[in-house]
Amino acid sequence: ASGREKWPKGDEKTWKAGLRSVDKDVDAITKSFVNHVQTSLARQPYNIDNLGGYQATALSVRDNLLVNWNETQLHYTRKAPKRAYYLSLEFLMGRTLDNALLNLGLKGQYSEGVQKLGFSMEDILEQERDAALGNGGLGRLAACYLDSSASQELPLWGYGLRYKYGIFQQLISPEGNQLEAPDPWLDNQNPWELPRLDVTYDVRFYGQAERLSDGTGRALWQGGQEVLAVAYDVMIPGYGTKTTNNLRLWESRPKRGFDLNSFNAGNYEGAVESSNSAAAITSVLYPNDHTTFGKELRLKQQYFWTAASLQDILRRFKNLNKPIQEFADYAAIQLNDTHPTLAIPELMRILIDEEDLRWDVAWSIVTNTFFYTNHTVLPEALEKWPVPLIEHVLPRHMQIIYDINLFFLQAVEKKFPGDRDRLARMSLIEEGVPKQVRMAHLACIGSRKVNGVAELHSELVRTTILKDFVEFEGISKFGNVTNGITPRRWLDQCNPELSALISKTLKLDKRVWLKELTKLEGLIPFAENKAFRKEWAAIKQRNKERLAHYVQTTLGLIIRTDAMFDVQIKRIHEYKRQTLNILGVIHRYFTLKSMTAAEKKKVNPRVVFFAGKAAPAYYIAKLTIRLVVNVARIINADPDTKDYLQLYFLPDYSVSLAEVLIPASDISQHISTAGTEASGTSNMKFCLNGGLLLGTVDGANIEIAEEVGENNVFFFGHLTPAVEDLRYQHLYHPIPIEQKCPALANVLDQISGGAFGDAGVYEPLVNTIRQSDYYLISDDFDSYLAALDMVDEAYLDKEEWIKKSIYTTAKMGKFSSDRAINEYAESYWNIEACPVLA
Ligand code: B1H
Repeated sequence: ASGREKWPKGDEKTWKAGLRSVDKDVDAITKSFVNHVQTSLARQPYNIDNLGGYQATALSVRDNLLVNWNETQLHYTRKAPKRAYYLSLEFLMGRTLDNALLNLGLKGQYSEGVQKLGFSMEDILEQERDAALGNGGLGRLAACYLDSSASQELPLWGYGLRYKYGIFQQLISPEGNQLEAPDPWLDNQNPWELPRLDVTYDVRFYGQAERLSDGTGRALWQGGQEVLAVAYDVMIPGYGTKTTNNLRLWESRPKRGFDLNSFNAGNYEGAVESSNSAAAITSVLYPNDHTTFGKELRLKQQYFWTAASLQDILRRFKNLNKPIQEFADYAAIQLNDTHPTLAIPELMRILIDEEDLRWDVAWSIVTNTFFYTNHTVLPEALEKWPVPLIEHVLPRHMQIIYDINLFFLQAVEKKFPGDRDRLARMSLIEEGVPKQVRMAHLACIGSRKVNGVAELHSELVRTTILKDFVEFEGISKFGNVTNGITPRRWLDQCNPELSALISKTLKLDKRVWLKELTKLEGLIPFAENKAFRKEWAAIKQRNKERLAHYVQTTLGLIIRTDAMFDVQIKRIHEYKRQTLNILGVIHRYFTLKSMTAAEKKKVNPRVVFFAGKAAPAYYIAKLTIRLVVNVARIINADPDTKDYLQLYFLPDYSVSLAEVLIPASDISQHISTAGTEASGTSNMKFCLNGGLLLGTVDGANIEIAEEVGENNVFFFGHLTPAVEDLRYQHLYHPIPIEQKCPALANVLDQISGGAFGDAGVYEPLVNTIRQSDYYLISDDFDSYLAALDMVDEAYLDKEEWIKKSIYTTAKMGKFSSDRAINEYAESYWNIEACPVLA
């Protein structure tokens, strides 16, 4: 009897009379706006600026979201469905206001309302700062999945960390170097979060773990540091549904008066110091996409977040009054990469030490609860934690990991007797100094199912990094869920004109096709309609102008818009091969310089855009940025070429910048070395907006080509099976670059010779190619140039190009994150929609 169903106090009618419902008309909206100006913001109508306008709008929208959010959560409590929990260290949400307005279906009313009050919705939307709690694709995927789960009315919560500082702000120095500044995104207050000071948990670190000698296998973990986890809830509205799910982010705080010892010793400064150390846990997002550094604070983040989330999930389960043995019937927990893997030993600890379960019973609950998604096969990204560090920070968990390993290896030995190499390969512990825990192995054996994020990637997971595990556990545990993107943000919100044209053409309300994206196929016949093509092309043109305007107002650069827009925007990484792109640009530049005026007249002008952040300690990636910036300086100023080629590095790439760049692209580049990009998701975003794809046969590029047909994408480069042999050749039978690829040798010589200034500075970058060339730049350069030529040729036939563009958009239905989230719900989590009736 939780008392939830009864009115807690007072008169029911009086309560009900006070409850608000969702605002529908402009009058109610302006009233609530003014009310927030007057009360929440304590400001006067005559001194309210755009920032104040944004805040008042956001607070008013938030009130409306809260109505649905409360109803949804009450509904879930009453219905008690099986729920899914998405544990991710990153949620790259971007801005919220526009998305909330569109999902609520109130954008029109609010625009009218703020206009009446003297604002423009565009200006107001620009005031919001991005919530950039992620590095790149992995974090943005989590955000798209939240949108889809709410839109599909699935009972799903996200769990993450409330970082005080998101991904760093990128500045470019006059020399072209990336500089990193902190991103204090909460400084203007965040209207989208609800502090839940009543939802808190204790989380322990360090101390001693002593196994009890009572034969139960239990242990006592005591002492050390205790930190408080405080919940902040972020409302996630579904598109066109009442369902409003929750993203719960944890903030670390010192436990009040926890360090009695320091107080007793009169060590006040020491006590304050340990308070700071508690708050430090959630202070900053680690910006090292695809590399792990083994930092103690990162380990503490991971444990803090998984421990708080599990306590919360268990408390919710316990309110159902079901036996703990049924836990996995009510909760499915998705591990977004290995970052939350400590949840596996942590749930074992709770079940054994606190719930008194036997090992086998606990292990069976655990292995029915968790699901693990792998996002990369790059060796440097596979998480390993030093055993001594885990022993120090989480002594009880290290014991449990050893026990899991013992039972696991016994079972392997039973199935493959005497195969010691296999045991060594599969062990959770990697031998060495120090020994390390292999988190992917732990995540794999502790989960019900494992998946990769595109067909090729999932196959690589099965045949390379987890091959032994497939042989041991059977193939059916290892699946694929190809990533997806939310068409609400990545089409309707970022490209409203295209969205409107699609609705008009399909004669369908957008509320239909945005939730059943394969309906886009209805556009195919219109590719043959000249008037439609004209409208389509005009929208692309206006999106280019919008981008040019944005670049002019923010960076002061003038960009021509009568050229092909060629875009590569993503984290800067050797495997993503921004180098291939910039070397191609340099090649193009010198080719142009060698042409006669008459020859140049036939050339199709191109504007090349780069954007992306490099990990602060990733030297080669930072050098790549510097090269792009300095090549741009030379090219854009050269009167011989500037009418045919322009190059821009746009600083501080973000979700919001992507929303302006993607709709403006004619061609985008996804050119990773085959087998290295697990999926990619921006490839889907560009194609959804009618941009064509230039790429390697990698990740989701392959599935995009399957949908749109190979004649509508520009593929080049060696295929995955060739990569290993080529690397071997580079090491043991190297061919001089001059011989292998003269065009590339020439470009590298120009760089080394100082054609772009900084003679000598780029040698470390050039040498990565001249020496081992691990990412196969020299092997793919010629076919890359050939593909660029094919792009140029195709672009000359404008009408054909537009047809390809229309066809590409029409075939993107598969890549809706609604499809992906439904696959997880059905084939992995076994959860069902739990609709909240309007
Ligand atoms: C992806 C990461 C990643 N894969 C470690 N792996 C990180 C690994 O901070 N870390 O420690 C952060 C991120 N991110 C990306 O996931 C893949 O490279 C993309 O191909 C994929 O589309 C995306 C979503 O699945």
